[in-house]
Formats: sequence, structure tokens, C-alpha cells
Amino acid sequence: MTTADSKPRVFSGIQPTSDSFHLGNYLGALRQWVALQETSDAFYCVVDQHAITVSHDPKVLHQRSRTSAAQLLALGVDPERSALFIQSQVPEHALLNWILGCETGFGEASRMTQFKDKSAKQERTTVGLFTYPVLQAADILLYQTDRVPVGEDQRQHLELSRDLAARFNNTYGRTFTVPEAYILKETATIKDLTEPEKKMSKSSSGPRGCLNLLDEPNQMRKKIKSAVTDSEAEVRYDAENKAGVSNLLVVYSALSGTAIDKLEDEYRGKGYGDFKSDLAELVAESLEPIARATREYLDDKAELDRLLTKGAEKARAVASRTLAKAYKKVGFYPPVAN
Ligand code: ATP
Ligand code: LTN
Repeated sequence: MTTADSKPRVFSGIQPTSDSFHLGNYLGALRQWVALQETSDAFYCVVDQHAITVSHDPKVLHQRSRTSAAQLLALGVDPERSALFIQSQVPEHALLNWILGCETGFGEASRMTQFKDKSAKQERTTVGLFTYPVLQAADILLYQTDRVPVGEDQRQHLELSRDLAARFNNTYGRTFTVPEAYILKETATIKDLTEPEKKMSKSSSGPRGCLNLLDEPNQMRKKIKSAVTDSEAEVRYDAENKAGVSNLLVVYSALSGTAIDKLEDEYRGKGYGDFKSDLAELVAESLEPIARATREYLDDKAELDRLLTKGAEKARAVASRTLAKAYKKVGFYPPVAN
């Protein structure tokens, strides 16, 4: 057994639906992507096929896929160790999606809460948006994935992936690894800075509620300083009654590595001004290098495309093996070479 074979397999994906990832993406998921490379055999995917489930501009999508890949490299995804690729370059995702769609109950798909939330915001809801979690299951199962690092909002989709893997294995014999969600409790849901009862989100947060990784450092400072808190002026963690301050404490702790109770001690009797100023500096200092490195990756388009092609080739080698197994199991003919 080679070293790579003995390591757990990790897969995750992110949609290229904005010009910049945000602090919630970073602390909830992407930091774990980077950390897990140390101990796992990782496949990381910019899921552009998921991004067309809502209306989109083709040029903007193409550019955002590239910016997304550049940000992932800037954050520390290492293309020498992990496969970093664009979903549409690996056709096996769409092909397995069909098979899994035929294993998914209509009622089962109808229970997905993200579909309900997202369709309510669309003028026109597509079948693609409805079957989105099935494509997500295909993404994951193609790589015989053990762990999927995501934020809390993806837990239900991960349950569906697990159910589909187990059901398929039951019906046709062992084909897929049953994946587990990898969700860090502390940072599972980073909240919107202006409406701290909601999650920070690129599609539903207002401009001051969502802190983007590619924001100018001064913009980041402003967003932290204008974050909604409460009238108590006491830096204390209480997610229910002090949602705004608690969210800032979570961010502070995650970026500094200092435990929340230590931060409470440090700011006891100091009020929110010092706390927010220090956090604003910490955020700007921690994230500024990411923006710089992203620009460098974007400056060398040929090199970025070369890395992505290499990633897609590595992904296809694994994905095509799993797809061939699934084809055989359901009684399909194998694809012919062109
Ligand atoms: P959208 O608003 O379009 O749904 P999003 O901002 O929620 O987008 P996604 O692209 O759906 O971001 O998420 C990418 C990854 O980041 C996922 O693993 C998701 O769980 C995680 N994530 C997104 N928002 C947060 C958040 N506020 N806190 C923690 N994790 C998050
Ligand atoms: N649904 C996810 C994005 C996504 C994903 C995946 C995450 C698509 N395929 C596979 C983990 C594994 C989202 O909206 N954040």
C-alpha cells in the first residue's frame, strides 16, 4: 500500500458565485481544507456546474471560477499534494449525477432546506436547483471520500450523500465509501456582521454584513468596527442574548488561537471600542496576504490553467474508476473511447 492509499480521502467543493470568498467560507470550511492536506489525500473542486443552478452570466462565471481557484491557492491549497480542479473539466460528475438522481426519492429531495431557501429567492426555479444536492453527492462519492470539510449549512446535504451511498451499496453491492461530514464546532456558522442572527452569506448578506477575503484592509477594519453588538458593553460569550459580540469572539479566537474565555478575561471592563479595534487589526493583518497572493496567481493565467489541468487529470483518474464501477453495477455499457 502506498502512503497516499493509507491516508483518508478528503473531498470538498465551493461554488464560484462571487468575486471573493468571505470570512464564513474561510473559517467554516476553507481553513480546514488547508489543514487536512497534512494528513489526507485531498481533492478540492470549484463547482461551476452547481453555480448555473441559478441565473448567471457566462463571462462572469468563467472569471469567478479562475478567481476562486486563485484564492484557494492563496489560502494554502497545495497543488503538489492535493488535486485542485474545476468541476466542469471532469465529466464524470454529471454522469454519476444521473445514476444517483435515479436512486433519489422525490420526497427525499423535496426535504432539502437549502432548496426551499434558495428557490424562494429566485424569480424562476430550475430543476437543476432542485437536484443540486444529488450532484453534490456525485462529487463526493466519485472520490471514495472519507471526510468532507464544510460548514454547518451543508450537514443535510451530507446526510443525503451518506444515504445515497449506503442505499446504492445495499442494492448493487459495495461501490462507494460512505462519507462523513467534517464540521468544526467552534466555527460551524459564522454570523452576518450586521444581522448576527443570520449566517454570513455571499448571496443574502448585505455589503457590511459580509467580510470578503479580497476586501481592502481598511474596508475590513470598517466592517468589524461597525459590526452590530448590543447596549451592554461587556465582552462576554452568550450566543443567544449577545449574538453579535459572541460572533466577534468566535472570529477573534479562530484567528488568534486564543480561547474565548481568555479573551473575555483580557477585555473585562474595557468595553467594545478596544475589542473591536484589536479585532479589526487582527482581521486585516490575517487576511491581507491572501488578497496579495490571489493577485499573484491571477497574474499568471497560463500557470494557473496548467495547475488546474493537472488537478483535473488527477481527479479524472480516480473519478473514472468509480464511475466505471457504478456503470457496471447498474447494467450500463461502458463508454466507448472517442
Ligand atoms: P450562498 O450564499 O451562495 O449559499 P455561501 O456564502 O453560503 O453562499 P457557499 O459557497 O455555499 O457559501 O459555501 C462554501 C463553504 O463555506 C461551505 O462548506 C459552507 O458550508 C461554508 N460556509 C458558508 N457560509 C458559512 C458561514 N457563514 N459559516 C461557516 N461556514 C460557511
Ligand atoms: N453545496 C455546497 C458546495 C458543494 C460541495 C460539494 C461541498 C458542491 N459540491 C461537495 C462539499 C462537497 C455549498 O453550497 N456550499
